[in-house]
Amino acid sequence: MLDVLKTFHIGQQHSGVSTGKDWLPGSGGNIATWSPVDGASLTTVTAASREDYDQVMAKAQEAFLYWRTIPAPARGEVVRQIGMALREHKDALGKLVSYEMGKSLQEGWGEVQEMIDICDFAVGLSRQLHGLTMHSERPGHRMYEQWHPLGITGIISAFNFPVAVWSWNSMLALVCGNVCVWKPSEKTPLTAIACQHIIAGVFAANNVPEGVSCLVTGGREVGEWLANDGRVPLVSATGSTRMGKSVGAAVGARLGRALLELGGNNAIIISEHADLDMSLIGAVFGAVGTAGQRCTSTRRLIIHEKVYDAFRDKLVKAYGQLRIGNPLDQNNHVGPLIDQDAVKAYLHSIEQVKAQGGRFIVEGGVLEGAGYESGCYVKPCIAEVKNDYAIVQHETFAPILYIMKYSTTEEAIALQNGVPQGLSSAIMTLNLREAEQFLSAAGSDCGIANVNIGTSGAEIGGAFGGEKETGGGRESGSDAWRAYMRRQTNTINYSAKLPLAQGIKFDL
Ligand code: UN1
Repeated sequence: MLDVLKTFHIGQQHSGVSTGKDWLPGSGGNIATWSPVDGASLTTVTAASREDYDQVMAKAQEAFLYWRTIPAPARGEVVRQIGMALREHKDALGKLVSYEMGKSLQEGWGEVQEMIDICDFAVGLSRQLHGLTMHSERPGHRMYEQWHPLGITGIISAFNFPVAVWSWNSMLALVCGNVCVWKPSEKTPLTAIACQHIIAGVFAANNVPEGVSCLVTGGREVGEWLANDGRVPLVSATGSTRMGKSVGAAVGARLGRALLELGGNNAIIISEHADLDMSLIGAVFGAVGTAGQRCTSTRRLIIHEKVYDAFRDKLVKAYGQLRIGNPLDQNNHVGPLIDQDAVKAYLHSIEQVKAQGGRFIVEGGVLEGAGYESGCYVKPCIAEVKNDYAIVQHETFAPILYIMKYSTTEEAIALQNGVPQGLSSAIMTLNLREAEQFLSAAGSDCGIANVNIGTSGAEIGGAFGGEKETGGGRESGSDAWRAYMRRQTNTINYSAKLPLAQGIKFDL
């Protein structure tokens, strides 16, 4: 693994503050990094002080004046080259993601693939930042709208997708003509530093000035600086609902824009008409993949009473076959949680499930012994619960799966919607009527609703995000780019008269 760090020029100590290829000292204190895979301590990253932050902001402001004048397809060409550089580094960056964050190597590579895909998507977009044209009610007039860049986009990302979610935001923001300032999770600064090195090479080759894509590593206070900073018209934040509420309130108080992608409490409805073998793969991958640390992880299964016992038995059997261990070993299904705090939260939730009346049919617990030295490996577990338990209403970022029974489709949809979050949802069914009912206006209230696919693993081409306490933001595909631009309506009078709208007469 030390070789991978070397690939990205990371030694014993590295600055976590950069304006592009230039690295600032990072005088805001030290962040000690370590791997949940083996507990090894890795390197020290220096965080941004307020002074560093202001220096970065000044560079970003200056860079925006230049970047916004570059034609969008030319900005897209730079992003195309970033996609090529990511292809070159896919193996190493994927390994580093897996080692620093603890997700499986397949998922580490998958995350880099998402970055490559969003680059390709953004390149195409750079020629399609379309506005509409309208017919003016006045003779000799033309009306249309155009989309202009906003300025500095602040990006606050979470540890669980340490690099992909940054790229969803930054690649779109960059083709839109914005400049970016990224605050990565303080739990995963090394992958962020690696990305900064990768893009710096592309920027240098294209004479892109310092400040177009910046890094400000640090803790909560750095996020607060971004949220409160009037120089940052858009703050895109991914993380817990608690964090999102505080960022949203701060950005809202200054009437800035916040794009929030927060917690989920995602359910799969397993209908009596489901293909149970297919449902099993979707449910188990959704619940234990990334050790239950995706915002789209499957937290709840709502199972029809007629297939409840059969599906429960299949689940228990499948959980018995899970291999938990080093995520870089491709024979393992489940890696570690991110840190000891996450393990505590997992154990606390298990206690709460029991205290509130839940019954575990697959027991949890922390693994010890050879290969589990980091103390972050836990057993995926399953409990039979009621949807209204306080703990079931809450998102625990760990592989704890809740199961419950239903008898009518209406009841299943009400259970699925009966949580504060609204990110991802799914129904497993071969019955057209109930599938369409689930997708209708009276169906799932989530931003993502799938049929015969689990809740996690969304493709980049669709808009990603959710409703209610998930925050309402949409990132990635479809027309999510509009959040990164400002719309301007233009009316041009090419007649020799000045008629007023609505037929108003005003003669001098
Ligand atoms: C997240 O967990 O923050 O749908 C993002 C998925 C991934 C992205 C998840 N493409 O699981």
